[in-house]
Amino acid sequence: MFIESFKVDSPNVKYTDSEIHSVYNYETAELVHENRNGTYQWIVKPKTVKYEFRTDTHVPKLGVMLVGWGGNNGSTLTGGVIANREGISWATKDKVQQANYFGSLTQASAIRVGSFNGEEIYAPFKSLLPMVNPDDIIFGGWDISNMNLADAMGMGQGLDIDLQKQLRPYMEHMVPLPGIYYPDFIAANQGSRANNVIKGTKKEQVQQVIKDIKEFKEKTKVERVVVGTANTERYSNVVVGLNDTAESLMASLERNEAEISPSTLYAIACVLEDVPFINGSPQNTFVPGLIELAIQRNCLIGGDDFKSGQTKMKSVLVDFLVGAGIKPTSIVSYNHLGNNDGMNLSAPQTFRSKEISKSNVVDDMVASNSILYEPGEHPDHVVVIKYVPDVGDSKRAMDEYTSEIFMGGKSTIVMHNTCEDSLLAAPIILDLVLLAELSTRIQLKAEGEGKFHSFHPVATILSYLTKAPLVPPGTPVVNALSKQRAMLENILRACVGLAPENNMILEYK
Ligand code: NAI
Ligand code: DG6
Repeated sequence: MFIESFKVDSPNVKYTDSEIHSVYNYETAELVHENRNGTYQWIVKPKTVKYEFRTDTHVPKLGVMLVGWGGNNGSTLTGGVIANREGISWATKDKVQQANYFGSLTQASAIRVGSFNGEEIYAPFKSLLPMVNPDDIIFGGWDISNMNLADAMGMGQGLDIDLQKQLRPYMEHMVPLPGIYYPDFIAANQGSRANNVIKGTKKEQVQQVIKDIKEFKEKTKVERVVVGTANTERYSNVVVGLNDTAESLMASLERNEAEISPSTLYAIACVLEDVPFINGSPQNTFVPGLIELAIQRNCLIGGDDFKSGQTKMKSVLVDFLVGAGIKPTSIVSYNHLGNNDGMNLSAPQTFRSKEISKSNVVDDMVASNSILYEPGEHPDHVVVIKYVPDVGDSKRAMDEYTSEIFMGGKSTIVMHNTCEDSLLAAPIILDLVLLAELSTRIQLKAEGEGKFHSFHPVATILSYLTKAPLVPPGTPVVNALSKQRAMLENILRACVGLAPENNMILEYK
């Protein structure tokens, strides 16, 4: 059975006019290596830590500013949200299609809340805590191209033509603000787009972005802004004294250092302005100095690189294989696509950023099983991306997984996916901004901690949505998709005093 909403009735939860307060017992375990009766053994000591969560229930009017607003994803997302808000439907060759948010974890997935008369009860994921309704988001942003959003959507080829026609009046007056352009960071083939750029030194460009955010807030009357960036750049060199600390990064900005990338400049502006910043692209926008700056100023940053298709499958399949005691020995992933990102990725330096973000995703799963893998052993893992203009936004992804099974047998699984790239990415961008906003309204404290505090500014809670989850220095990266989803869902459940979903269903055993 499906219910639309629910409230928790428990001594551990209090709803007031302005917040939800919950007390939550976090069950965990500590390991010690002890000498017991003359031999060393690992001893596991289960422990319970009491946490309190406080969630501000005021849902703000939200503005989302996108870097690369006029790109495929920016225009598809904007059009998709307008179509939902306006209740637009359109004719395809199969049927009359209604706007929806399929592909969005927050808007189109469900959680199990309990049972009623022997039946499992599910509710929308978004009913866990008060969240911004995506229909209410006001969009804006920057682009180095001054193409209006209606034309950009047309170039993108993600949305059906009949829908585009209906969206055009809403989008043709939307023109991106000038963007920061340094040709050295993107493919040379992007040069012809750059007719809308912020002039001046890097410091002046950061100041301009801050001014843009303030003006956007004033004009739209939004209470909160989240910035999402999305344009593939090459990696920046991380150099001691240049960008390795917050201090060196800010000093480099003063010196107008060439190696500070455009996306890092936007990120600096956002952190200085306390605006949550999501990096949906593969490069190291978050150089160590930027991460330190975000931590110092307690400003949320999240990334890297939207996890839309192939990598999502990889983080499910390899988790399944290794979890089943099967040993993947080679993983080969091909992509070809013909959209603008595909063209940008045809340069070796931008491709390298994507190769890195697509390659690290199996590392923790391989390292977790020493029955299958010797220390340091790793499956062969190859990532290939080719630009094929003819297929446009209709990306092809082909994957071959070869594994060693019982008694030296070989098992090869092959997958082929054809899908519009931007229709995969748009709902993920939506989830990222909605969850980033929500997580800034949650405060917590563990027993013994005097004061409530927000989550760590490096938002691991968003890992489900990104290919190479950004984590605070010294924190393990978890790539398995089911674990990432469980982490997110269970933290939100804790905020309303619900136990983590443990799938034991003991009442029926
Ligand atoms: P796109 O190439 O269509 O859009 C990027 C936009 O950024 C372009 O309009 C470009 O003019 C603009 N731009 C370039 N440099 C800029 C700057 N410094 N400031 C402002 N604007 C700038 O790419 P698309 O398809 O929208 O993808 C965006 C990003 O998302 C890419 O990095 C892509 O790899 C990443 N991504 C996309 C996925 C998907 O579409 N399924 C999945 C995962 C990641
Ligand atoms: C090809 O890699 C170009 C991008 O626009 C991708 O579509 C994107 O990185 C998707 O990667 P994945 O592995 O999440 O499907």
